[in-house]
Amino acid sequence: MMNTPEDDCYSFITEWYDPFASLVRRYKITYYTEDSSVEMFDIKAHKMFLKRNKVDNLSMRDLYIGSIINICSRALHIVDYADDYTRRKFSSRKEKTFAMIKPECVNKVGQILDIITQKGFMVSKLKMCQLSRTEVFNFYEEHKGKPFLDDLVNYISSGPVIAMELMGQNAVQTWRALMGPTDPSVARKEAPNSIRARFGTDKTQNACHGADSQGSAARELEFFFSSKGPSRQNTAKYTNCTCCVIKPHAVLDGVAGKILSAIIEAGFEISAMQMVNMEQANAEEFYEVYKGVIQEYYAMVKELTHGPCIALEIRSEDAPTKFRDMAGPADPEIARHLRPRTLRALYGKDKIQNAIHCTDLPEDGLLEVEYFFKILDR
Ligand code: 3AN
Repeated sequence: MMNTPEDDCYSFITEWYDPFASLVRRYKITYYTEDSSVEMFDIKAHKMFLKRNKVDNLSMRDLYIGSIINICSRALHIVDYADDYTRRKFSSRKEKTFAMIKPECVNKVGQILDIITQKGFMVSKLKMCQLSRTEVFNFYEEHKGKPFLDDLVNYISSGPVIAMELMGQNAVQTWRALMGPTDPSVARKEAPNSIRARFGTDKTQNACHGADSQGSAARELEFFFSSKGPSRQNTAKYTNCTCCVIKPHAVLDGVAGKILSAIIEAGFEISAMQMVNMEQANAEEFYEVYKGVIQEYYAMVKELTHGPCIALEIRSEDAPTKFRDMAGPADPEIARHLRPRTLRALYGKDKIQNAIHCTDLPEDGLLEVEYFFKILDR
């Protein structure tokens, strides 16, 4: 009998770093679309690890090579397809590309993320980085000897950039079309809705970068997001700061761009930004102060691990107090009644999925920023 899409199943090879045994464990996971259930098979031990079981918050959009999914408190990294059927169904569906927002447009990140999301892309990695001149030279090695290289290197190393991995159909070409021609003045004539037409200044300060082939995408993604090599320097400043975490439900619902735009428009500086897939143990540690105090502690931990979140260092005078004010009451229902313009009123769903976490106590602002940008981003 033929499987209908509603009762299909797909298999993937996943890896999980076991911190207690200091080794990488491999599991084959099989996902049943009919009821969003999953079974997990330990490849080395040749035995079933988890019998078919329904998992909350896991859907088809979470399944792709490079994704990290949480099952049984393990952050499982999908590294390959486990059978030809899954490979055929999925490999035509999605491709990865590398995208970068250049220094003059970093404060447009909200609008650019919105454009990216509306085009159907998924942002699977994101990090604000500061590159040295040497790093920029290495990144643009294909332009060695070109007359514009010096200017380009000076410019890209002059301030933070935002590096991203985008996933989507025909990602390389789709992102290049969305950027538009290299020269913004040409873009304004030929592709007036493109990002470079809207936000670019000249051929050097042209808003964004995109890989030009799948090979370049792989090289450039490895340059910024290598799991083996050095990680690129984040831009956290650790002064006058507070921490904001855009929660997984908001990232998956595609409203992160709107939240970022609102924060920037309100006059805050977003001085560091990174997409993070929180492990259960890290989420518990981060929310430690709420344990035994807030009834929803475990639900909060679960929400923080159910997909990628975006951690921010936000700066201003009295940042923790001022930013809390903008976030609004923790319960979005109450926020909608009392403070309808706040972030939680606008983008929150309930007390757990309340769009963002923000630091509660002024003295914790720095500690929470350090947790994401010093401890987790080693
Ligand atoms: P694109 O980014 O449109 O693929 P490339 O790969 O030819 O363009 O060039 C890489 C970067 O080098 C461009 N984004 C642009 O900033 C810079 N660049 C390219 N050509 C010139 C030029 N003639 N003058 C100044 N900068 C240039």
